[in-house]
Amino acid sequence: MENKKPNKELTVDEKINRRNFISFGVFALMGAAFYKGWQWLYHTPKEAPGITAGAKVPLRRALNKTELAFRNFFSNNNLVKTYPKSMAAKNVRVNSTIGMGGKFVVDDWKLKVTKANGQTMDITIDQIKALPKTEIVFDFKCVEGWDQIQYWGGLKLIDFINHFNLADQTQLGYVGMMTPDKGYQVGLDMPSAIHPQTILAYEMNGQPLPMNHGAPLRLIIPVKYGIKNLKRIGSITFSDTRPPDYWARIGYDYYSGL
Ligand SMILES: Nc1nc2c(c(=O)[nH]1)N[C@H]1C(S)=C(S)[C@@H](COP(=O)(O)O)O[C@H]1N2
Ligand SMILES: [Mo]
Repeated sequence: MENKKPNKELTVDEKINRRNFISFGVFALMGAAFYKGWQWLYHTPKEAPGITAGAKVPLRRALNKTELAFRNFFSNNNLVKTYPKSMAAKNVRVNSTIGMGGKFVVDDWKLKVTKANGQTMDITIDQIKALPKTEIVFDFKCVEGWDQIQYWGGLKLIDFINHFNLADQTQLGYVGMMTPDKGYQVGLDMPSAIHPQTILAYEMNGQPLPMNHGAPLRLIIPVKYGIKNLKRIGSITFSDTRPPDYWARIGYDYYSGL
């Protein structure tokens, strides 16, 4: 009588071989699926370049979804942490000065406001300084990796909007700001723009705003990273489409919230 092993009983070697076969099969399938997915993404169209840098359409869609989730999470009622004036830096760091070159005459400066319907108005620094001042001491954060507790004073953007009869413009999606030479621009979602800590600053450490920090008027928007805190504001616009944004155009996050 031959002592034949039953069919199902595999030797140890056979078991290992079978397992290897299955693992490599699964691995190969995953690889193929991954390659297919990558190929698909690679062949999807790029978003129209302009406001944001040309990312693949599906990727931008995902980025925008993430942005929306963060916007809902950080509701407008959240205030950025503030500090006593004694903690504010005496030597305030100067970062980049894009859009701040050229022959700028601070005494000739006027702020140009453009409503969504195209109507414009010019506002002087004295008109702005005549309104109630708001001060804030907070931790200013730059995407380049530094932060500093700083003390700023100026007019709340929402107070500015209400005073100059622009309240209807807050129904729109965005506020845009540019330097007078248009060399630096920021786009702001409306909830961040009208946030109670967002100010048009004309003072730093209780003194008139120095030129290299954006005299005569700069944006201080504590719910955003430094890149959105435009120095030397020349114009403010209201729109439902995203206004141009210097850093978003070359690939930085458009929202740039903290
Ligand atoms: N016009 C203009 N505004 C600007 C910038 C710039 O280069 N030009 N740099 C931004 C960046 S990246 C930062 S961190 C802050 C720095 O402001 P500060 O120079 O007053 O510290 O300004 C922002 N506003
Ligand atoms: Mo920055």
